[in-house]
Amino acid sequence: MTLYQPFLDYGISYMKSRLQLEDYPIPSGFESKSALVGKGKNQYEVVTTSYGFQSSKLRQIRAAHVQGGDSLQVLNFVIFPQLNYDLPFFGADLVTLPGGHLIALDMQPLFSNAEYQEKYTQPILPIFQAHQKYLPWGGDFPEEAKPFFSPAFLWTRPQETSIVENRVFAAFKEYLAAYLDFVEQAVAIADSQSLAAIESAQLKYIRYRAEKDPARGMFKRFYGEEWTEEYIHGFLFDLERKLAPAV
Ligand code: DBV
Repeated sequence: MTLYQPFLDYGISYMKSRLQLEDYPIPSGFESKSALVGKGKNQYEVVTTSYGFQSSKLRQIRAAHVQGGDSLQVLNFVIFPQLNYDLPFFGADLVTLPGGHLIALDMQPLFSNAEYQEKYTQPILPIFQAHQKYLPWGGDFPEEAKPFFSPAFLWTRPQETSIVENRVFAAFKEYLAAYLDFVEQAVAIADSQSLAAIESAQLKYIRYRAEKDPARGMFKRFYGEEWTEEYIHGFLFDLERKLAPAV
């Protein structure tokens, strides 16, 4: 059992327990991909598996799980709401590299105004504060990424794996539960001005993430450039393609 498998298993089964989920199509060739990397005795296999679901209020619930041994484990789990809801994104980037663990967990906002924060950040601040004590701020991250995070952004670089297995896992469960509470309460938006603002905020977010995906370098090394770009634009951050399908 690898480090993030319990997060993935829990996430999927918890969502299934609260929502009517359907499969979200994964383009062929991207469900599972493996490569042998390194040389001689240091050769090892890196397997990336993908998962996708959707529900009436959630356009895409997707996970990418990278397993390459004790010092290479990644779970990137993101929920993209349908465009007629003002819901934030659920974003978890759980990364273990030879240098250590890097954890990003947030409900990433569409808007940064006070009203939006009141609705979608205020209720989760108690969860954030309870965990932040044990999960200290992880330090520098790109300035340009800041608008995409909420004041309840858990960003930490734990030294010990047990912190990931316990504290981070607990925080992940509580954020996901709180997110599904928001989903349950969310009411469809019909007014065209709000719909346009949501679409534009979603596109801004997705374009940023596709362009700056910190995993791009890793994926290119393992699986090549063509596979990587198709994976990023055709599955991980696919909204632009879905809005303007190729003819
Ligand atoms: N990150 C992804 C996807 C990944 C992934 C789809 C499937 O968005 C993995 C894999 N994240 C990943 C890896 C690293 C990071 C780092 C492999 C390490 C890169 C390296 O050191 O080589 C949050 N993730 C990071 C960092 C941040 C985040 C801030 C460190 C800074 C950096 O290297 O850029 N999550 C990430 C992020 C947003 C987010 C930038 C922006 C909105 O939601």
